[in-house]
Formats: sequence, structure tokens, C-alpha cells
Amino acid sequence: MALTLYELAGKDDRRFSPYCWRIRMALAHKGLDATFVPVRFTDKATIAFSDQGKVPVLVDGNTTVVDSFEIACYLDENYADRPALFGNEIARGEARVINHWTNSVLHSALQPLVIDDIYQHLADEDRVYFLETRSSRFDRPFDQVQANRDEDVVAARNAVTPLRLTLAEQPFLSGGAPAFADYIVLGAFQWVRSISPFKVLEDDDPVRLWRDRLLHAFDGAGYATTAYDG
Ligand SMILES: N[C@@H](CCC(=O)N[C@@H](CS)C(=O)NCC(=O)O)C(=O)O
Repeated sequence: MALTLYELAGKDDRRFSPYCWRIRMALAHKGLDATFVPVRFTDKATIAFSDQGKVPVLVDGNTTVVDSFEIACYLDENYADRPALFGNEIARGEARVINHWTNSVLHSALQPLVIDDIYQHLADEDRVYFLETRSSRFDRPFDQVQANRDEDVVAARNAVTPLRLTLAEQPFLSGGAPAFADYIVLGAFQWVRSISPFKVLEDDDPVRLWRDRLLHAFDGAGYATTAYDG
């Protein structure tokens, strides 16, 4: 069956959505080919068929699935003969915790560090929309929000302490091999490196070493994109 993934794209076709990267990695994990369709923030018409306005959107034949976690569940249920993204109900339940922690704590820690970089990498036609929908999250202009990031990054590095402790005991967040919980968190770091040269993770940080192992997995599915080395 032909799979199509609609995913966010910015200037120069940068694929910078943390949620869409989760699904790119999930497809690679399962060894599934897909067609990737770029969507701008303001290009709601392209995904109107999904009856909502966010990406990722996965189309599999006559089936449309939205929301990254739901897509992962769909892939596991419908491609059960391929490597599992969760493995069992307990693992899926625990991955939900990682999902909500990443969406709330990790994304909130990272976004102020790179908010102006995101803005600078948007397609021109998306800039007004982004200002209108994101400015109210901050009390200053984007460039001022990220101005002290060399100091502010400490809070983000502290926020990932549980990941660092986990990775001291096992190579991946899911254990001996990566699974969807890893891709949820990886998406956040892929979001940053796709639009910013800023180094959130120091070179010798076990979280960065884990990130780099994942970027090079599946023939470099995560590495082979327009991004910075940070
Ligand atoms: N809970 C959703 C969140 C998806 C989401 O927020 N996607 C963003 C891109 S990173 C989006 O499409 N935003 C559209 C907009 O803000 O207009 C998921 O896990 O897929």
C-alpha cells in the first residue's frame, strides 16, 4: 500500500517539525517507504482533507491518520509483521508519558533557545502567521528571547537529566534498541538542529551521543536532511 506523509517544511525545504520527525524515524524503523509531501504552515488547503490543520498527516491507501502518537499506534497495528515501535501495551503506555513530557517540558525548554532561528528559517509566506500565532507565548521579540541562550541553555540541559541517567545504563531510551519513545525525544533535537546552529547538547553529553547514534541509524535517515551540526 502506498504511504504518504505530509510534513512541515520551511525555507529551502527544511523539514523542521519535531512531530513529523518522529514519523520519519518510525517509517524507517519499520522499513516502510513513503512519499513525503512538504506543507507550509499557511498551506492548510493541502491537508484540508484530514479535517484538521496540523502535520504530520499519514495517508495509507484510503486511511488518513493524524497526530504523531496515533500514527505510530496505527503503524504498529497495521504493520505488525515489521519491527515494533512499542512492543506491548505496557511499553505503549510508558511511551505516552515520554510523549507528554516531551511535548510539554522538553519542547518548552528548547523553543525559547531557538525561536528566532525558527522564524528566520520559515518560508516567507509563513512569517506573518508565525508571528501572529507564536508571539503571545513570549514577553519580548524573538531575537531578544534567544539573546541569552548561552546561559539559558543550562535549564534545558538540566531538564534532560533523566535521559542522561537512563543512557548511562542502556544505549537507548527504550532499552537495548531504539523504539518510538526514542523517536519522540529525537524529534525535539532534530527540530533544533534543522533550523539552528546553536549547540544545546555539549559534545560529550551522553544525550548528544545517543542523538548522533540515532541520526546515523537506518542508513542515516535522520542525518540526511538539511541541518546544522550543532
Ligand atoms: N499532537 C500533534 C501535534 C502536531 C503539531 O503541533 N504540528 C505542528 C507542526 S510542528 C503544526 O502542524 N502546526 C500547525 C500550525 O501551528 O498551524 C502530534 O503529535 O502530531
